[in-house]
Amino acid sequence: MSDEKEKDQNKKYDAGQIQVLEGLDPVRKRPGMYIGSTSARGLHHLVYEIVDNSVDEALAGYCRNINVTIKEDNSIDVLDDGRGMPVDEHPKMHKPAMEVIMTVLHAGGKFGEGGYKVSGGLHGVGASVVNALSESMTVESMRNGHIYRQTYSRGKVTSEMTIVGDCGNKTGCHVIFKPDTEIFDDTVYSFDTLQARLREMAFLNKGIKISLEDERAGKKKKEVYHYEGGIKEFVAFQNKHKTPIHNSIIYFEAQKKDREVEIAMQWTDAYSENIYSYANNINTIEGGAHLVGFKAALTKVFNDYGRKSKILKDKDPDIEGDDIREGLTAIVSVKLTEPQFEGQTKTKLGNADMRTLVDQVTKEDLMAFLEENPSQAKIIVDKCVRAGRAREAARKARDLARRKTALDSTSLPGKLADCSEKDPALCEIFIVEGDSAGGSAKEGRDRKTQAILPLRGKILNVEKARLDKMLASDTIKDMITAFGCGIGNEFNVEKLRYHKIIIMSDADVDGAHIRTLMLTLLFRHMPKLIEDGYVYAAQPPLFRCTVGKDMRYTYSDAEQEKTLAEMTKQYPGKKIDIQRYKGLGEMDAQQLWDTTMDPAQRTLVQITIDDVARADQIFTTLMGDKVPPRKKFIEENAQYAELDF
Ligand code: 1YM
Repeated sequence: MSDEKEKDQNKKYDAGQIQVLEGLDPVRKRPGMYIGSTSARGLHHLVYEIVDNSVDEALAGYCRNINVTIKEDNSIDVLDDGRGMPVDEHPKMHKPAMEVIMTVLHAGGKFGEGGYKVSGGLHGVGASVVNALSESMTVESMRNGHIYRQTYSRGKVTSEMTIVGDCGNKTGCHVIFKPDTEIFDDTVYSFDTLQARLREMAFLNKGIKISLEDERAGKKKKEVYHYEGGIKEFVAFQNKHKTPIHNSIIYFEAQKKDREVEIAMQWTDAYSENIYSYANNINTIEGGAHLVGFKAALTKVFNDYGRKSKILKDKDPDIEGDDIREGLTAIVSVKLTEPQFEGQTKTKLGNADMRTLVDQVTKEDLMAFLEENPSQAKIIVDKCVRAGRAREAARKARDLARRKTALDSTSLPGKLADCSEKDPALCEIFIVEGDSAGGSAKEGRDRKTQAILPLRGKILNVEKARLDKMLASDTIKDMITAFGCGIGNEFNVEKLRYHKIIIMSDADVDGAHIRTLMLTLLFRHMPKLIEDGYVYAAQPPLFRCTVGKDMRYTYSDAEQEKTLAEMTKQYPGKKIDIQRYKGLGEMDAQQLWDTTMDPAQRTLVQITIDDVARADQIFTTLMGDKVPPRKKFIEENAQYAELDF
């Protein structure tokens, strides 16, 4: 480390700067308040909290390598080569800084004045929360030539901090924790989930090298994420299975005091808009100031350039934002101190000054790109104009359709068996594959709260169709009308007629295909329904096992095996009658109600968009027009029963 950095380190870190707030008991009492949930999401969040500290260290300029390992027993090991966690005595608490950081809630110089915490995850709660929720934890700090170690359990110290060895001039921090089975429903880590977030982190913070290794039996593998091009490579990655319409990935960045903006973008021949915005490495799903600034500037620049270059003629109308964003893949990443996160899921950036900054930077640098690259500029502007014409055609088609009252929610589709309840919060709609299953569902349902919409055959693949073509499909029109919340610019979630939209399809490949088509439609055209948690998949049983009057349904091969073993023990010598359900159509109304529809007994899987970027890629792969990547994806994922969005 250089002398200057050494001095800087002493200036920046002063144990007295750590703000002391409270102990860790509240974390164990109400873990959801600190990490969102105790489901798989919360479990993985623990890793991000620890890695965030390493990433902060990297952003401060002291760390380049971060190694994450899933150990054999599902504990997590994170090692970085930063300065190491401070170990000197805290002046007020008379304990090592390490102990204070690990055992006191919100302890951290970074929370105090003059602190600069950038990566702080969605909940940004720090290492002490991870400690509180781990049955065991070990922290090692390599600093001053020594290795300092302390151990903890469920937030409490189990050994004093001691020097356990020397490390020469090496520095760094090493954390190992095992999530507490008393807290988490399931403590098995998913490589894919960690991979998605760590890779995203590496894209968002160019130069940092993050490795992920799985040491579990049968799952051994290792990957390294390291992108000198940062978000420029992120755009290339997102567009891997798409067809770009121009060569360059447009990239610009700017810094103003403690605010940083980085933008990368490229247009493809797809119809969807894929803009991902981030603030301090957090995916701002609800958008906010930075995104507003970007979109406003984009529209202004394209109209100005279009007129100036005469690609847009005097008689042509202005290009609209939607038309410019069609087929655009963009990453907008900002970093700032004291970010304000707002909105339902705290993923909307509130800092108003970021709008102005992003707007300015985009206007200047994007205009410069267009002027310096006229042939690429022409390709993009031409595409915007074509999109505008298609939108106009769609509007006409919609007007026509509305006149025929097809999209008018006062005349509901004929195939819909509606429920009698009027309060949407109490109403459910089952989208059912096939007329025969639709018939059983209509007969078996609770008429007060459950509506049934049977679908005949496959629905249109909207990944390959624009709005005008979509609205020509009866199946899609029926769905939009039944939901009641409109589509496109007229979408209004307040008008949704059912707060549970339940996709009920067969438990086979065709069923999975129909479910994917449905989700593509919702993801591309009514994403808010998924974001707000209104969309579910029903879980029909795979088998029925009967001995005399004892009848049991099972929903997975594993459950079936377990049930058979139980019944063999319970009824020695008796024959177990096994029925395998190939489709919903094989069940009568009563069976369908008992197994799949009865709110008291059924399991529903809520569809979430945990990682919008990943979901988009899966949809592009599965539903786009490139065949080889689809084939590969299906081959690789065929063993999984469901897509993991
Ligand atoms: C595997 C996890 O936690 N690394 C890490 C943490 C810290 C520092 C360096 C650090 C920060 C600062 C000064 C500073 C932390 N420091 C604090 C506290 N890796 C991991 N690496 N010196 C070292 O921000 O000024 C909390 S974490 F509280 F000291 F600031």
